Amino acid sequence: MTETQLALPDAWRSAELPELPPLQVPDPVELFANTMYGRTPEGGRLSGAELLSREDGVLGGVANRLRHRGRVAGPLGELEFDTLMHLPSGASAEHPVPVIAALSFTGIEETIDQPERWPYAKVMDAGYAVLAVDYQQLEPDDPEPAEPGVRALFDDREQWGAVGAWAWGLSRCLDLATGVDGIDPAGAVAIGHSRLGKAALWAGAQDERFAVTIANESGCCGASLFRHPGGEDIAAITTRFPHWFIPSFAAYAGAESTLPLDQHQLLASIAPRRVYVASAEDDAWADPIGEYLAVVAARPAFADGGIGYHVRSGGHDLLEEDWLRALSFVRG
Ligand code: GTR
Repeated sequence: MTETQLALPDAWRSAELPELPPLQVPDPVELFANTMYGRTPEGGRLSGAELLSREDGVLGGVANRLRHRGRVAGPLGELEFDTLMHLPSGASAEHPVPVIAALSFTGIEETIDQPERWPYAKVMDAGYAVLAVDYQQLEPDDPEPAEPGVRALFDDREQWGAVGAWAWGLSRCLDLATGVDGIDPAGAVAIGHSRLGKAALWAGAQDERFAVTIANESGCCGASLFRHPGGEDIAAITTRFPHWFIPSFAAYAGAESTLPLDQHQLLASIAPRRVYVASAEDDAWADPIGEYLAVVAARPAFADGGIGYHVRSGGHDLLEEDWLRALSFVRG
């Protein structure tokens, strides 16, 4: 990460690292599970995937579009979800391409008409397939969900929060994608924006098949440091979104300095695999400086080119510019 790649806002140059817990801990996944995201239950799996439709030569001929219905199973039952895959038209069993597994805030069909947020054609040009899933089909974003999500497939619903369920679902999407002809299981990427960036990081920390994790503007409980004040804090996030984490995490509201962890350790836990963090200058609620400082603090855990970062002007969104800058890091 050179200074020119960073292109930091001038006002950030004097930002200083707060005092942080040590970068390396014996079992970071255990620490983050026990403190915040909860424990991912054993015994769940992708139990089926059916191809619903396939259109070849879409997006001006650069991609094929595949729709699948996936099924996940746990001890208490099964749940269906839909995926939309764009596969570069040249991809085949002989010439497979890596896949980017992406959590979407909207229904998957709506992503097709949002090229500024889902620049599929340009991602195909870069040689990647993209598999999108509507995050609320995996687990509703609601403290009292009307419909069951993946957490209802397991005995103890409170042992993990919704962020954990979305992360688990992203791994099951990777299971589904790697069963598709033309997908190379190596080089898989997890991507998410904001709350879904938190989920992408937690998926990347737990699932070693993700060669790269991209967390866009993931903020509090994502890439941003708890110990750098600014933007959302634990009181705000656990009041508005109590279902995202395990109930005991709320005890740290107003007591950030007593947390046994901080988010530079989550980034470092992904090493030696790679991670990319992106911020937006006006995205104050996500504390972009706190995201940048987490990258600075995590850097010693990575080899050269193992961690990347950008900050762009503007507000909270995952835009074409973010995809393309992250992809140029992914491609090295
Ligand atoms: C906000 C929340 C953030 C962030 C964001 C989003 O309301 O406070 O933590 O996740 O939502 O997902 O857009």
